[in-house]
Amino acid sequence: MLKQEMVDGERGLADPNFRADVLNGLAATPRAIPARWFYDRRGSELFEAITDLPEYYPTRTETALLMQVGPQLGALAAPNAAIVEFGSGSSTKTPILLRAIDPAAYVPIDISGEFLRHSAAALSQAFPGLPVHPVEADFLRPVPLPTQVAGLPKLGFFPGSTIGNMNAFHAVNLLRAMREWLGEGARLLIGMDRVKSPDILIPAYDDAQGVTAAFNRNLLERINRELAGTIPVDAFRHRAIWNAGAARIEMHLEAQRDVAFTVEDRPFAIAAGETIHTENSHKYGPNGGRMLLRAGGWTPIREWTDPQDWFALALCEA
Ligand code: AVJ
Repeated sequence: MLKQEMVDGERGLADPNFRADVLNGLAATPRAIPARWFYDRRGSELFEAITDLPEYYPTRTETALLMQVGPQLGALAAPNAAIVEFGSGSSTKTPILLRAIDPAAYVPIDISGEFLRHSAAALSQAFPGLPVHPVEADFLRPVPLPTQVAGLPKLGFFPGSTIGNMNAFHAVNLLRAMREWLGEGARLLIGMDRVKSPDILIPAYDDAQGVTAAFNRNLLERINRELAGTIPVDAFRHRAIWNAGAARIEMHLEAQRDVAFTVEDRPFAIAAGETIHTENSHKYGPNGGRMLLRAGGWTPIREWTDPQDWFALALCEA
């Protein structure tokens, strides 16, 4: 299980980027806070719980796909590749890929250091001969890759439809940055969630048990914990809506009454019915998905989907 040590934020050493994003986001019109701040320790635990929900199809669909295409991936990958995983979290899909590819090294990159160290240690145990070089970083702000993997061809692994959190502009910038980062001859295995009926999409982001609601509201609790906030969390309701024009699920926190609070002594007033926009989860059709990858400098060479075409895995070359 997770170590019980306190993370920096809970000691009162808030990330200055978190502070800036919260203070600016709460004052903006419309109010919005970037989704990456969901993942403190509690948020990472709640996200893990989401991936087990009956309504949340992406994780189990992508995991089944990975298991199915593992042998093909093994044949397609360079023999001495280093796998670089972006936003590795608890790395539940990683063992499937490592077994399929048998890489020369594994580099998990994650913003949540505690989660990263925990899962890196577990993987080292499960794959005793595999060099594991964890990098604690926000993959939106590239840091150099460990020198140990400098000469190896890279296979980027970006599962979970994390790319969906970004709009097309930022997604293309990130894909291009990854191409630079991974270098000559790199490949990328990326998971993308498909456009589908809102009857499937909405419950996946507004589950019956309220785990996603707790995940969304934990952002407010995190603000209270780390930024001396006085937000009345119970006054906010979880909302998941399908924005058909933008082909995305949006998560919001909607004030149920007029609320006033402070964050680091800055006053905020939010009227009943107003929302704080906390996440976008973009969905792609086959053409849109391939177009995005090409715009980001990657050529899709193989693509796999489940029988219902709910989720896609694409293997690309630089
Ligand atoms: C981790 C970004 C892929 O968009 O489906 C799950 C996050 N948010 N439930 C997603 C999430 C609400 C998830 N990603």
